[in-house]
Amino acid sequence: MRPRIGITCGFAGERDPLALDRDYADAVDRAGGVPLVVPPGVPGEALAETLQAVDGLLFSGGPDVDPARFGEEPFPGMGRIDPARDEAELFLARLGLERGMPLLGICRGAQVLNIASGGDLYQDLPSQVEGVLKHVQQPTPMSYPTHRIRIEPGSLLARITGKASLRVNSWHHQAIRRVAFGFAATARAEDGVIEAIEKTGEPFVLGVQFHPESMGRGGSPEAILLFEAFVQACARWARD
Ligand SMILES: [Mn+2]
Repeated sequence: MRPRIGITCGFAGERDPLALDRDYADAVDRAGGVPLVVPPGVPGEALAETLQAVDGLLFSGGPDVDPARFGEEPFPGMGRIDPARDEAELFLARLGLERGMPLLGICRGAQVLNIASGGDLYQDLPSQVEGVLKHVQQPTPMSYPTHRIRIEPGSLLARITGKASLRVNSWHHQAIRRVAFGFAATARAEDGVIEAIEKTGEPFVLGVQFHPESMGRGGSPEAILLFEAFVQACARWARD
């Protein structure tokens, strides 16, 4: 049996349809995992049982996290928030971290891992950081890399990709500011913006600010390796 990977999603639009870019499920499937979508808005007990039914969790990209979650009032540049999703994902992240499960956070998902562990965010990079690069890449295709990151030698991300530097896509106006205790920033853009965090001493707790699920669709070998490494970590966790 292939490892089962829970993928978080959000609500979008009237009547709250569940929303998840198909790239996430496709990337998990192609990497050898079974994608299972985890809806927000259900009680904590249901989420806790969901966690027992999966071998790893993928926190997908989405809207902004409510700044109240890290003790701030909203700044003018803050975007849409999804309170039910904040609640579900922070709950899942804390429980997953407590259990030592393999966790992969993508974009908002990396930010969720950081906030769940006590870190915080820039609510809006352009209005809070002087000299920041363009991190919202419209109108280029989502899979297309637009800026470079430098990867910390010896980090999980460096070992997976085999690279010290990589061009990535970029679809965020928020970013990790203070890295949570127990985590390390393991990749940065040329402007210093944090592009990856890892939990020290864990086999696989990784958050990336870019979108490997789309880069992989575009044929990026490093993005495909990242998903394969995650699914393999989930398979090992399921066995042990
Ligand atoms: Mn970026």
